[in-house]
Amino acid sequence: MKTFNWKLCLIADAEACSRKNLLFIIQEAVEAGVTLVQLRAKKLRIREFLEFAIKTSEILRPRNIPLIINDRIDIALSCEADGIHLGQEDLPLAFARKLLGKNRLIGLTVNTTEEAIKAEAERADYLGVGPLFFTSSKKNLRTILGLDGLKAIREKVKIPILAIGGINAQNAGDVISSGADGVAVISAILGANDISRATRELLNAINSKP
Ligand code: TZP
Ligand code: MG
Repeated sequence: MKTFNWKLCLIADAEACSRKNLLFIIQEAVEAGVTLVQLRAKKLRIREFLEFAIKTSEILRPRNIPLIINDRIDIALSCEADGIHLGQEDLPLAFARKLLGKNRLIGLTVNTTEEAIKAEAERADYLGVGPLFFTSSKKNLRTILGLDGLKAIREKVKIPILAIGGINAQNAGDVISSGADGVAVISAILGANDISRATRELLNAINSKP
């Protein structure tokens, strides 16, 4: 398995802005130091999602930044992404693994220690742990975990943790100190006026913790 830099994952949500802008934003964020990109497009038709994924992979591949696709294994395979991110209601891990093989990452969102332990036992490659804090970027939020919830999950699993939900440059350092290997953000980057600066501020906060 390749080694990954988990520090800062940009979740490029196609609903957050126009796709043309999003490609520019992805490029700017990657140049400023984002270490992973996940594409999330809950409402796009498959052809539009695939086209967006291929364009994104053309930005990321020469820079060696992994591309992770949210939900859609067919898109991940078609654009030769590095991995897939699944939620508790998506295709179960064992089935996803059958389709993707061992060389692609499978990440799973968890909200409880039980889900985290089960995901690790079923050989998820990493966990998305959240929501850490309140966020308006996702509807139907599950229990807000806070730093204590993150710490409790960290004690139970060894695989990498990407914390998600309401994370910004002000709280990212505490999130890392509480056991996350990295953070995944939508609004802290996509909602910023200066993408490059917002990315660098997040990275500074993350890197300020050992
Ligand atoms: N899953 C849990 S919270 C969340 C997702 C996809 C949204 C994160 O967005 P933001 O804007 O970084 O809080
Ligand atoms: Mg999902």
